[in-house]
Amino acid sequence: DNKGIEKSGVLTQTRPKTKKPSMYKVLMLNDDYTPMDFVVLALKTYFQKSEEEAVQIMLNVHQTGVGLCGVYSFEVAETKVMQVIDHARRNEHPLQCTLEKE
Ligand code: NFA
Repeated sequence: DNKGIEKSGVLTQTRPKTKKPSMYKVLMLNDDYTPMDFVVLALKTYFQKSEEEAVQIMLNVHQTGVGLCGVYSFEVAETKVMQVIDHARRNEHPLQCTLEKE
């Protein structure tokens, strides 16, 4: 075709303008104080992980300093980060989560 240029000279769309939403990783950060069982329960509660998956993720965070909890749309990822940090704070734990664009 002629790259969407009509004989009038007007530029037209050749593809639908819809874009896939950007996806965001939710990362959990290690600290020296949050109990391991609290982290496992948080991963099961907020990220729908099985006991086995939650233990693996928790140990990965504990051993490497950071670990992947899941990948979500911006709004879902932001909400999960807020929920986890709020839950930790309410229980006086310093557990932190963050977002990273994929
Ligand atoms: N490092 C913490 C401990 O030894 C456990 C932990 C794991 C904390 C993952 C935060 C994230 N109690």
